[in-house]
Amino acid sequence: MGAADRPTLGIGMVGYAFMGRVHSQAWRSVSAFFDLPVRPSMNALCGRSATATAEAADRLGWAAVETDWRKLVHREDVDVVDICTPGDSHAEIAIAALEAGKHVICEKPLANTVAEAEAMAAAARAAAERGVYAMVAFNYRRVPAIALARRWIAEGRIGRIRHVRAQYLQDWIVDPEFPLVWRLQKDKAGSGALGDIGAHIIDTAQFVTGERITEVSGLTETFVKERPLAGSSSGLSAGGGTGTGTVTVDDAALFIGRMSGGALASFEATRFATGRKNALRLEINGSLGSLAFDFEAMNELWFHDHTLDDAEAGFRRVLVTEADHPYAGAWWPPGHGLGYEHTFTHEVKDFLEAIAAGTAPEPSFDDGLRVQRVLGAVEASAAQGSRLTPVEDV
Ligand code: SOE
Repeated sequence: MGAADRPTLGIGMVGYAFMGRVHSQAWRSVSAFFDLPVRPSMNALCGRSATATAEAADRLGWAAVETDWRKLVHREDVDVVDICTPGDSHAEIAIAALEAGKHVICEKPLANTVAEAEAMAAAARAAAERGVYAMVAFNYRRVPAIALARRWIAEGRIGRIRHVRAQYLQDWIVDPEFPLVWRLQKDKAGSGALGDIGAHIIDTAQFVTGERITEVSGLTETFVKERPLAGSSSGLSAGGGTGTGTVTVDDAALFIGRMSGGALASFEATRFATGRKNALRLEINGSLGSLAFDFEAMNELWFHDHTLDDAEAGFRRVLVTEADHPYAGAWWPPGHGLGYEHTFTHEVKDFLEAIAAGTAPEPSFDDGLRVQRVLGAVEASAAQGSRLTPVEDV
């Protein structure tokens, strides 16, 4: 069967900002690089402003435009609804789409609250009984080096896990004059660095280790409490408007915890790490060795084999671009490397393959709910304000 003869799946996407652009790129390119049983067809894009949505559809490659997501989820030519909106609309759109019989892929964090995530996970379980599937878009699972780390841990290469050390460091709001964009508003985003980027390291740590976070103790801080209102914004850049408003989310979140296999874990998510742009870092120490990763050098995985002689052991860099490394073979010759966008292409590839096979794609909404429960527990712990024991000065 030639690529053109494959059955098509009509995609309808809601939102066209940063995530909408990168998802569009993934839908547009996936069939060119992966041999898939179905072909995505970018049938409709939905946004509130007719003019801006039409302009985005034209630029990003969508065939039609809707301005009401309710219409989008009921379109006959839409089989998959891709949700790229802020968290405050995820639950409503996802549940309506699943009830309308559409498969759903939804940006992270799954929702703004645990209650919403529970309702979404319940809707996804009910839909799965009818062969309709849902996935939460934790794209970093699809970094080849992260997928390789999971494979090696599952094979026992680093033995019993003792430590999980995870960080997600950015610096895009260090300037106190940076405007109050939606990611800094609790009613839109649910939480700040915690939900936006902390959610990624929670999911990545659980994915890579195959273990769950079972208990946490957290600390959050909002360093800049008032900011200029946003006049305009696009992705992570924004221009100031008139007046100021209150930041209602955390700028940084730290927590420690325990993994289900007994490891001790530490997590740090911040938008105030000057000089760090998108440093999702993970180090796992096991009884037989360690693995380390930093998204700012995303084609590399560092491996220390502790079974070697001390004289020979030490971290060595594995360039994760070989044909038999996860996803890498579909792209360029060894050493030529992949970037951020490819993680989304891999995500929709896995999603389309699962849908075509009639199996549930991963990460599921239950996985999204798992992350949401960790976020909720960190917030509850931070709000208690009692877990810090004061240290007396000399
Ligand atoms: C902003 O912090 C952001 O775009 C996140 O929302 C994404 O999930 C992350 O991949 C990059 O940073």
